[in-house]
Amino acid sequence: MKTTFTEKLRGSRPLLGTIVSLPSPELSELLSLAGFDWLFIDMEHGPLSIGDAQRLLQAVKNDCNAIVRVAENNPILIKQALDIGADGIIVPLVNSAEEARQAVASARYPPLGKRSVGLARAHDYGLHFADYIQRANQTLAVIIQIEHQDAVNNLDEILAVEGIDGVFIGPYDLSGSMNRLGDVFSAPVQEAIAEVKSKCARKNIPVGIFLQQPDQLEAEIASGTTFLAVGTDTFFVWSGAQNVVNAFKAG
Ligand code: 3PY
Repeated sequence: MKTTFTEKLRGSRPLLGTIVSLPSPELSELLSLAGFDWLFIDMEHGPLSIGDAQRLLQAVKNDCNAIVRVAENNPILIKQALDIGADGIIVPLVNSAEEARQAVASARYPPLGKRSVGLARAHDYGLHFADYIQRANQTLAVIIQIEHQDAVNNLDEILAVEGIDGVFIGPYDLSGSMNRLGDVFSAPVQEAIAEVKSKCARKNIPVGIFLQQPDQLEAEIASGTTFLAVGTDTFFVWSGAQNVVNAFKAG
C-alpha cells in the first residue's frame, strides 16, 4: 500500500510536488513516474472537471500522492474530491478559524466532521467501503491555504483549530492581498511568509509553499518548508519546448 500523505508530512524528508492543471492522465502519470512525492491537482484554476480529476488520479503511479485543490471552501467540492480518491485536499483562501473548522468538518466523517457517505472510487466503488471509512479520518490530509493578509492576522486562532494536517502558503494571492500583486519577494510579503512559517513551526504544523521556479528550493527547505509545489505541468512543457526552439534558433 502507498504511504499516505499524512505519514509523509509527519516524516523528516522534504516533499517535492508540482501543480497539475491539464486534463491529461498521461501527464499526471509521467510526473508521478518522474519521481515527484506528490501532485497538486488544481481544480481552483484551470479547466479540470471532477471527471478529469478522477482520471488524473487513476493514472498516478509509484508512491506519489495526489492532493486536490478544490475551487473553494465548499463541503460538496471537498466531498467530491475525496470520493474520487484524492489522498487529501488543499482548501484555498482560509482566512478565519471558522473557515478552517468548516474545511476540516467537510473532509472528516462523523463524529469528527460531516462528510457524507457514498460509494465511489475512494471506496473501490463499495468493495472496500468499511475499510475506507474506518481509516479515512486518520489518513486523508486536510491542508488549508494561507494566502491573504486576513489569514495572517487571524493565524493564531486558525492554527488552534483541530484537524489541520498542513498549511500551504499561496505567495501570489498573499502578495495581491497586500497590494503587491506578483511581488512575492518584496520585504512585506516575505515578512508575512516568515511569520506563517514560524507560527506553524511552533505548533508543529507542516508548511508548504508554491515556487514558480526551482531556484529557491534550497532556501525554502532551509527555512523550514517541508512540502513544496514547484512549477506547473504547463511550465514544464513550455520550458522544455522553449529550450529546443532557442537551441535551434541559436544554431
Ligand atoms: C498562490 O501563490 O497564491 C497560490 O495559490 C499558488 O498555488
